[in-house]
Parts: sequence; structure tokens; C-alpha cells
Amino acid sequence: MSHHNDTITALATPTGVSALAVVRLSGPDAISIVSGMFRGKELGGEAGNTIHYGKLYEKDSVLDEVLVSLFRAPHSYTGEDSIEISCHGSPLIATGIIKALIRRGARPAQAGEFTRRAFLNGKLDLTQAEGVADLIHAENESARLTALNQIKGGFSKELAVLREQLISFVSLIELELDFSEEDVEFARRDVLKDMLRALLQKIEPLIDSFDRGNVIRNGVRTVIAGRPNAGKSTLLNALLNEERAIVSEIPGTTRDVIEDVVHMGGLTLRFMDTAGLRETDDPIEAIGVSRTKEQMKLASLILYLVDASNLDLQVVENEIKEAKAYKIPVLLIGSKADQAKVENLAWLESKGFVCISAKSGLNIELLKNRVVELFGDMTIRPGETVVTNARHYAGLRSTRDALQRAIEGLETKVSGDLLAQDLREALHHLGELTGTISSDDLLEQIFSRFCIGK
Ligand SMILES: Nc1nc2c(ncn2[C@@H]2O[C@H](COP(=O)(O)OP(=O)(O)OP(=O)(O)O)[C@@H](O)[C@H]2O)c(=O)[nH]1
Ligand SMILES: [Mg+2]
Repeated sequence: MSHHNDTITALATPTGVSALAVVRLSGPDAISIVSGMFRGKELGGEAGNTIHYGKLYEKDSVLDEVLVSLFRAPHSYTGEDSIEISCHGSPLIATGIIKALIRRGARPAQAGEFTRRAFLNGKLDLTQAEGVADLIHAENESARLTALNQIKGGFSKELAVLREQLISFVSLIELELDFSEEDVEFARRDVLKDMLRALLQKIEPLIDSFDRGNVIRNGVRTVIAGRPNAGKSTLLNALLNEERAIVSEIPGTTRDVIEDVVHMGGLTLRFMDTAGLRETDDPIEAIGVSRTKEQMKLASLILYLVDASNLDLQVVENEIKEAKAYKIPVLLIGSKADQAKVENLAWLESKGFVCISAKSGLNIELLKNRVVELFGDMTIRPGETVVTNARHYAGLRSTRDALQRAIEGLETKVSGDLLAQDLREALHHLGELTGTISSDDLLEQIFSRFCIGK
């Protein structure tokens, strides 16, 4: 049953000139509003899941020749009566239609409001709704597949099973509490412990999948770092095949972080060119250097560059140590191989460096392959559940922590009260994930990520 008594409308396709545009409408008056301006047939009597050809009129002038798709509650995306008007893709026509719909009582939709209604009407749970947003923004095939799996409810199903098992235990413990004077144990502690351990075993892989999920969804954050003039910006440009960053022989050219995305081997790589690392009195350069260090901490991979044509072995040894201190995978790179001495290249290679020339293109393909290999096979099997969403990751971790507390409690034989409290907390976190338990703030946060019309 719908919770809403107003009817919302928005353009569901991008603004701009196109062959067609789709205007969407959802709510109790959706059909009657459109019916009042449609000539061709009487829409009010038509069945759901049907398409109708006709003309839309505003007073006596034709707005456009359109196809109207008609959906009846609850068999629509939102679960409400809904209409999709396919019109010609001129911004003037689409806004003209939207204005006319608003004059007849519809209201402009907010970002994500259609999907929010779908959630509130029970058509989707929260993780599925979030999957819709992810699907729209998916940048690669794996991201598309995980989002699709989420919409189909793969993740929700796994969570639902966990929740049901927990609920049955919490209810047994609560029952015990009701009979506390009689000192009975309905929930056998050893069985409970096994069950909680089994739950943990299901949650842990989901939590662990997030590193991979994060890479699938957001790409590998790859920071290009090194001393000034090492050739970082030249490398970025070579990787992107585009003159993206300024290159000059003056050390300290790059100040801001310059970011761009490359897709290779099914992987999205987010390359970040940074200010060269050095002590400096220049306050602006110093800000740049501190940004570099920030980015190195957040990275999934550091490409650390050393100028092979101008090599000081002692300095390089120190640089390797500094780069490895970030505890993030580092690929060591000797740059400007075209101008380097052969013995220097040999020394670098003995230390595990890949020697490249961004200028001539030498070993750039090899470098790309190394990066792809490092992150392994990111393609996912259809139906496989990978956690890609930071909110889900946080929720699963909180669930795990509460479960671990409950297990410890069982080992130290705490009272049923305390046990029930930890179990209820675990349940609460699981419920928040699927939206069984949700607050307006949470919904606001989630649905504001959508675009208007979705
Ligand atoms: N011969 C040769 N020169 C290169 C190569 N890569 C970069 N250079 C030169 O080295 C100088 C510095 O290059 P940049 O890419 O600006 O170096 P950077 O590391 O970004 O420097 P900062 O932004 O100042 O930290 C420029 O004059 C480049 O043309 C290369 O592969 N071979
Ligand atoms: Mg630079």
C-alpha cells in the first residue's frame, strides 16, 4: 500500500537534445493527470503494463506526439500508479510537458524520490535501492555485475538468512529472561556458541570482500610519487595518452593532485599525479607535498619513481625505505631509461625496479600489465556477493563486533541480560543494512546520491 498522496514528476533521461526523452510520473493521480491532457483514447480505463499512442494537449495546442506507458499499483517500479511519457528529445518539449503536469497537480520530484518510494512501498530493500544508484554509476563490467546482483537481492538474501538465525536465538534468550526466577536455560549455550561462530564465518568473507569491492566500485587509487623532476607528470600523461599534467624541467612543477581514470584489464585505475616529495620553504609547494603524503596513505598502490638518468644510490636506498614505510603495495619505477647509464639500469633492476621511459614509451605496456597482475582477477562471477558499499562494510563490521562480544560473553558465562543485549545489537546492525530498521537521516543520506528522475 502506498504511503504517499501526492504525485511526483521528473525528466528521467539526461537534459539536452536527443532523439527521445522520458518524463516520469508516479503517485495516485499519475494516470488521471496524464489522461486529462491526452487525446487518442481514454487512459483511465486502460490496464497496467500497456503502451498508448496519442497527443498531449495543453489547452488547445499540441505539446507533442507521444507514447505513454501506463503502470498500475502495485505493479510498477515505485509500487504506485505510474506513467512514463516518451516524447521527442527537445528540452523545450520535455520541460513544456513537465510544466503542464505540474499545473495539473503533480510536484517536481527530488533526487532519488522514485526509488525512495519503491523502498517505502516494499518494492526494494535498502541494499537493493543502493544497487540502483551503483548501477547507474557503474564504470566497469564488474561494478555493473555487483550492482545488478545487489538489485536482484543477492546481498539482501544473505543478510536475511543471518538475521533469521539470530532472531530465533534472541527470542530463546528473551524467553529465558521471562523465567529468570526459575533459573532455566532454553537456549543451550554450546549450541548458541556454534551458531554464532557459524554466523561469523558467513560475515567475515563479506567483510573481507570489501577491499576487492572497493576496487571494483571506486577503482584502484594509484598514486604516482617521487622526488621533484622524477618524471611523474610525464608518466601520468603517457598512461592516459593525453597531455593532462604540465611537464617542465623545473623541479616542483606539480602542486595539486591531478587525477584521471584509465580502464584496463577489466580494472578501473584512478591515477594520481602528485607534487614531488622534498623539504621546501615555498609554502605553496609545502601544501602540495603534504597532499602527496595524504594521498599515499589513502592509496591502494604507489608507483614510486626514481630518475634513472640522475642516480644517487645512497639517496635511492633511503627513498625505497620511505616509500615502503607507507605499508601500501609499491611498484618501484626507474624513469628516463632512455638517458640512463646501462649499469644504473642494471642496479635498479637488481633492486626490483621496472625501468621505463615515458618519453619513448619503453616498458609502459609492461608497467600497465604489472599493475593489472597485482590486483589479480577482478571479474566477478554472476551471483557472487561482493560488498562494494562503505555503509554495508561498516554495518557488517559492527555486526561482527557485537557477535564477537556475545561469544566472549558465552565463554565467560555472562548473564542472559548481557548476552541478549549484544545479540540485539547485532540484529540492529543487520536490520539497518537492509532497511528493516531505518531513520530519516539515513534515508536522506542514501537517496540524495541519486539523480532526479530515478
Ligand atoms: N629523456 C627523458 N626525459 C623525461 C622523461 N620523463 C620525464 N622527462 C623530463 O623530465 C623533466 C621533469 O618531468 P616531469 O614529468 O615534469 O617531472 P615531475 O616528477 O612531474 O616533476 P614535479 O612535478 O616537479 O615533481 C621534464 O623536462 C621531462 O621532459 C623520460 O622518460 N625521458
Ligand atoms: Mg609533475
